Amino acid sequence: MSADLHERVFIALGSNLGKREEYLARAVESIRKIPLTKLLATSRVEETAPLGGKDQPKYLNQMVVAATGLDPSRFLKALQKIEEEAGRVRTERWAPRTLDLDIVRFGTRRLRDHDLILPHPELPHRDFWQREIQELEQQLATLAEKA
Ligand code: A4P
Ligand code: MG
Repeated sequence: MSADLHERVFIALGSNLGKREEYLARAVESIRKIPLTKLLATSRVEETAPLGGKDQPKYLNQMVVAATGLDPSRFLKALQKIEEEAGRVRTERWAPRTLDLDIVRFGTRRLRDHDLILPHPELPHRDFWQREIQELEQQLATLAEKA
């Protein structure tokens, strides 16, 4: 773990069960509190049709970007803890969920571990992720201009 916050991590938030807005808002606040991590920007929340072919409720999706000094596996563990706190129950893959937190990109790292793939393999297939990344990159550019 390095002490400086040099890695930019893009985190996708999704919820399609219960009080979806509340789960996302609370998750953003929890991400803010991850050790050695600074939240830099948050995208708009958007409603999206469920992907994956299963008959399930619509999602609310959002993306945030943070700077972190944690390594990817520790960062994933911190996100999984936040999912658990939101009452996430893991049943089958792509089942409806109160809160899903995925690491979309972690700096420029490419990784294929059994529990972590970077960049997230669904990135090329999700228009809303690509829109959200663009929105966040614009915000980061504005922040850089002001600095
Ligand atoms: N894992 C591997 N790579 C990553 C990564 N980059 N970020 C592993 C996070 N986790 C990663 O995830 C299963 C395992 O993936 C974890 O144990 C972790 O070690 P999970 O959250 O338990 O299960 P899941 O979310 O059902 O599966 P997965 O593969 O993460 O699916 P996705 O991509 O999260 O898709 N439709 C809309 N409209 N919006 C959505 O957000 N999301 C899904 C779930 C389906 N349909 C959707 C949406
Ligand atoms: Mg997931």
